[in-house]
Amino acid sequence: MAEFPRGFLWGTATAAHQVEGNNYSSDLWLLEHLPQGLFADPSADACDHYHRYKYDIALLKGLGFNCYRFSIEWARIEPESGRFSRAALDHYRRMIAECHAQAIMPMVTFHHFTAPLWFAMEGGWENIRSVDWFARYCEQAIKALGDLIPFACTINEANIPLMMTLMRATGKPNDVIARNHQLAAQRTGGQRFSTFLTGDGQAATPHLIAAHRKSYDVIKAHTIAKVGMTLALNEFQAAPGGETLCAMARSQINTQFLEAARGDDFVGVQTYTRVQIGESGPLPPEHGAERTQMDYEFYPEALEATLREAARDAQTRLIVTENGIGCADDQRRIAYTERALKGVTRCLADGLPVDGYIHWSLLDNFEWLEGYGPTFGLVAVDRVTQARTPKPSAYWLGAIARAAQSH
Ligand code: GCO
Repeated sequence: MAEFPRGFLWGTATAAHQVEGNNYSSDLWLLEHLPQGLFADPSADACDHYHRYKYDIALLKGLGFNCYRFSIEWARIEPESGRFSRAALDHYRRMIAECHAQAIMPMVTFHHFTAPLWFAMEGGWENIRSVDWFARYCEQAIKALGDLIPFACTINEANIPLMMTLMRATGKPNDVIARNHQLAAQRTGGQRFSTFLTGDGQAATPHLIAAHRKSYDVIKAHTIAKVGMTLALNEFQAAPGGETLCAMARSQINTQFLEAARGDDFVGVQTYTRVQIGESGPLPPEHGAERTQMDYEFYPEALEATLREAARDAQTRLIVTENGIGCADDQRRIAYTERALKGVTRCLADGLPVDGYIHWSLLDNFEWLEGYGPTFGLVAVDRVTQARTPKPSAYWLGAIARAAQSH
């Protein structure tokens, strides 16, 4: 595929809580351990990436990639409100330095779904004070790490809380979520326990957009990094009778956030599938349509559509910061990714400013409420020994990345 420009980023992505292990100062660690909780598995050791990151960076380098997107963990950096851990910041400085040492471009996400427990105990993103708390954390982090960061993502998928709320995407009844929040509040003495994934997305959204804006300015003030936010962008398609609802869903869940990204250095496009909207809301994939482990429709063409939507509405540079598939059959991962990349090349051919493709994920990892069932990794991980085994898709995509960088 010679259609990619020089300097195009070819990478893989992870998130701290999903791969590091033992993030026990975080909000989700508590929720994971409640009786009759929301999570299929606790995250536990995850992929022990906190200790194995040198090996994993060498793995993606050896496969042929030139970029690694990962998150730093707020709960490790600020385990108590206002107390910042020098040791945690030094750990992430070593991790970012390791990327440079291996000639891998680090792309650092400052918030990827998890937050410190103390933050959740104050109502999390539903609390207007979340904006200043997040900006304060970003300032401490960027002062310690900013000279080593070329790309920074402020908040991963700031539109997810609204999507989860409007589309009830947790798949859990509201009363079950509320009971878990009450139990968590009782155990911690918190006022109104709430997390990014399980809280009131309507209340959180204005604070998340404000937090992105404020943290963008804080980060830009301390580094020359290119800064943006990443967004979960489904391709919303109207089924007959669903035109009005579809327009509303797209406007609330996609457009308002893409417009909030205007003026940023880039926006991260994160697309997995399409969602068809009927007269009463989201429709399941059509009967007989191939589905992934997440019950998404197998529909890689959604990426081209959301890149074009993001170009129109965000009016800034684009990076595919997540795209991939939870599947057991790795050949379907190759088929999916090949079609997704063809959509990217069509966008490039039409002059869209796409600067990179970062695949979700490097490793099979902790898929939030679904636990360790879904496997998105290019590399399999033995849950007991932590042994890494690259799948055929890892060599296939790495070879494309290597070839694209050689012309
Ligand atoms: C997301 C998150 C990732 C997920 C991935 C697969 O987009 O939900 O950024 O943490 O694991 O998308 O669902």
